[in-house]
Amino acid sequence: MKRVFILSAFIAVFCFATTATAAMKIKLGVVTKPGSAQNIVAEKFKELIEQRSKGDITVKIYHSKAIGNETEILQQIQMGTVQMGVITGGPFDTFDPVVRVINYPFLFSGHEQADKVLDGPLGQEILKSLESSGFKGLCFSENGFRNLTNNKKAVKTPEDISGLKIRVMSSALHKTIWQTLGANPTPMPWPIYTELEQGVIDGQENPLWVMEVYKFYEIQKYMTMTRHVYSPHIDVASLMWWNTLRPDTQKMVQTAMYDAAVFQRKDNRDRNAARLKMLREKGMAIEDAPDLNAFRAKVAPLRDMDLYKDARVHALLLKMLD
Ligand code: EAX
Repeated sequence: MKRVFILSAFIAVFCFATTATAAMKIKLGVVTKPGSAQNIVAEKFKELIEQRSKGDITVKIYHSKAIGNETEILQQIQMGTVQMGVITGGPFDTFDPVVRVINYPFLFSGHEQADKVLDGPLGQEILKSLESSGFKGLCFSENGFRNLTNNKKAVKTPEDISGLKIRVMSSALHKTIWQTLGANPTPMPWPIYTELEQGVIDGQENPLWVMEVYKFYEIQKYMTMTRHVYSPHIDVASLMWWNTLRPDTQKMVQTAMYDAAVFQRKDNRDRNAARLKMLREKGMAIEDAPDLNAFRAKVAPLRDMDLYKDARVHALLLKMLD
């Protein structure tokens, strides 16, 4: 009897110890609110990893600036106090200019090409390259193709943009794109509804889901389907934290995030037609056929600018544009 007791006690302690070692809490940061593209990825990841790890891994999502804007989230990920994030391309380029490669204007003609490149060897090279800045790049989900909105006038050509005050993400690349196009760009962290409403800025550019979820149709009259930048999210982990994980845990996290990304990309794309219809019904004047050749020609000099002069970044850009 005594031996049975000792054995059970031993098993109990052993099981507790195992669970205690395996149990892990992940803090995941996104800047936007529930219903946004970033949150859909984060929530799917949480669901999948909690299910697949049978509860050993739990995820707490910090959204709506609960732990700061994207720059602040990235700083915490670098330090390892936040373990993961779903981050748009913009502010990321201050941490690592390699991100400018995937945000290059008019890089992808459509979703299929974007998936092929970003899920393929080149995408892997970009993700790997983020390690030199303290990030473990896991995969890409999607913000989407960005379109211009403004509250001043219909825009069809780059000339129409001249002088418009456009909010851009906190990114040297995005600022330069809009300068080159002739606008007056102002970098500003997310969110920006009040600034648009008060007319501090005339316009902004974002994927269709943003106009819907953040109700920009209330305060922006004109939209132009510029699709000037395909904006992926970088689904990222803290490298410092990642290196403490066992290989099987790393694999589980990596796979769950990729599956969440694939789910979210489809979800986002499936809803775009309904969004456009809704935005029209809400009264937005939508320019479906802007002079994209003129836009492309204007931004062509970007590839030779200082933004891409870092040898690692330049080499990757050339491969990407090939
Ligand atoms: O993801 O800052 C931005 O313009 C982002 O695209 C926005 O947070 C939506």
